[in-house]
Amino acid sequence: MKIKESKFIGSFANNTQLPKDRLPEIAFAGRSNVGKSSLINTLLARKNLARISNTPGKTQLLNYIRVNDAFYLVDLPGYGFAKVPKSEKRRWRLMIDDYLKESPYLRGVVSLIDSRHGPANSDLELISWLAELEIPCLVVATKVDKLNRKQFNESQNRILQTIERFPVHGPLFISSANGQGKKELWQSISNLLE
Ligand SMILES: Nc1nc2c(ncn2[C@@H]2O[C@H](COP(=O)(O)OP(=O)(O)O)[C@@H](O)[C@H]2O)c(=O)[nH]1
Ligand SMILES: [Mg+2]
Repeated sequence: MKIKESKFIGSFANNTQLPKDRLPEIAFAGRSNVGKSSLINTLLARKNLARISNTPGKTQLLNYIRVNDAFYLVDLPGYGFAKVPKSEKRRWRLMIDDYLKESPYLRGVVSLIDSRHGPANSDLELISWLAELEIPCLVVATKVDKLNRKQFNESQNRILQTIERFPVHGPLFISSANGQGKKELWQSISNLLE
């Protein structure tokens, strides 16, 4: 994928305000702090287009980034952060539910899991939810730069074993710190967009 232009379009609290230009969308979902925003920045070779945060659970908005005037990458609010109260979790679920069910331009969801200890139960909940809604799902394991070879093999086995019962693409293993896996991820995103 050749990136000619990428632009932050806005943060939206609900479905009624979303951009109306009917471009296809790829959404990025995962637990708070898993590396969603970092990955979007890495994909677009931008430093801080998607906002990287050290205070998980603070970005409860749908963040839209337009690429090449051709499609959107959507940074979804993170889930599964332990300190977030129940009411907040419920709000997350309702918002994402609306988004997933009522986004005619959504072509697929990149489901991010932490390569060090994922998938978490909340990750598997999302993956099975996407399967139910028949939304294509690409599993991406993040932060592989933090693993040594042995840990990488363990991670790969664990992730493969847990997701094999779901109809997902991947897993791909990536690092926003060193760019590992970026090319493969763009290839998979292109496939989802086609
Ligand atoms: N070592 C390493 N750190 C990462 C990577 N991706 C994200 N991080 C760090 O993880 C933290 C959370 O990242 P962020 O992108 O804000 O996660 P988000 O909450 O899912 O959007 C930040 O401190 C990032 O610098 C990666 O691939 N490798
Ligand atoms: Mg983020």
